[in-house]
Amino acid sequence: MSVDATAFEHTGATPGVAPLAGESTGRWTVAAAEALYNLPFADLLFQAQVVHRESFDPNRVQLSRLMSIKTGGCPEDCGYCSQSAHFDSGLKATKLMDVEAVIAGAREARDGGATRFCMGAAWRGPKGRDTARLVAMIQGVKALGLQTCMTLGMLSREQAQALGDAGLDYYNHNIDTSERYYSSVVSTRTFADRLETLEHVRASGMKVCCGGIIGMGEEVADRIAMLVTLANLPAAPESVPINSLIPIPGTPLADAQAVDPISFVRTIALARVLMPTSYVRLSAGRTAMSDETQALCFLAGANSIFVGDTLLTADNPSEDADAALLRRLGIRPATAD
Ligand code: SAM
Ligand code: DTB
Ligand code: SF4
Repeated sequence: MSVDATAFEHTGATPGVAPLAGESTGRWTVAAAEALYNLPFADLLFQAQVVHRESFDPNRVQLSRLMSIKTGGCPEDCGYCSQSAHFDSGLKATKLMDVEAVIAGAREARDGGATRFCMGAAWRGPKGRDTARLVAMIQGVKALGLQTCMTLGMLSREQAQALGDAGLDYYNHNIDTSERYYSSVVSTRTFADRLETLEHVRASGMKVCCGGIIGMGEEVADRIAMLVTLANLPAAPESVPINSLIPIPGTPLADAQAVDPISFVRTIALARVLMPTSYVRLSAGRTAMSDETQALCFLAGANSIFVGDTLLTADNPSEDADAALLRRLGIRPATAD
């Protein structure tokens, strides 16, 4: 197979020698990423498979489980989100959950085969009064042998350090789209705000989970630019969630046009090639995907999913449906690492 050599001009690294997630990947150019994205489908998937197999067992997928520990009433205006107080999605807002209920949810997640438990809060950022409870949640979930992840909005350097010191393994904070398109989706914060929190997370020593959403009316160029931004961070995120928009009635993106599944698979493959040793998570939106599209996403290098009947507020495939799909594909759950 011949591959456009310009695809490798981004870095001084030897093609085929994968930099580790969390380490500098060198700089990708948008042109090189575009060239990859536009390869004939079979060539792109072949490249993604080659890269994937250098760092991962292609027949294992990591399972994460989400819990919304504080739902709705969020002051931010993200146009895709059921939890923003700016839109009427019909969702009932709740207070921060008790530690015991969160730990009970984590135990259920572990017993269902998840290795990572991700706790999400609909905040612009956490308040000082929440710290003690968040720390107790981290410690309680870790004690069950699970990896811990939180997604709580913006963090100052000190807040990130406090969560890291409490033992939080991962912090999720998505850039969601390209820098250019960001202000079309959110007005209450900037793309630069997102990058600043990511810097604080990285400086604290926690692992970074950062990705975005496909299907918000953005162009293919925005998807490519988003992935180039992620790959060119001083250190690539260890986890890269790629969400397919779940259109939420009442939000500005309720009527967004569904994404062509082939374009979605190309986006996953590009994420895999640009970030060879990161876990690429096929995240929100799987209920609307066929088994065949999901299978192509795994072939393109996705190696993580969210399991459990609900994500934060929206539906996810049932555990039975996921178990059946993974069985048909001969994919086994990955153990924690
Ligand atoms: N409030 C925190 C924040 O914004 O960082 C954490 C929770 S927020 C729900 C986490 C991520 O979920 C968002 O950045 C977005 O990528 C994803 N998300 C939210 N609503 C979605 C939807 N309707 N469809 C797909 N992804 C969605
Ligand atoms: C991510 O990228 N996707 C997850 C997790 N990080 C926090 C959230 C998906 C949310 C889907 C919409 C909902 O459940 O409300
Ligand atoms: Fe709030 Fe996060 Fe939803 Fe934005 S994505 S409205 S910050 S919960």
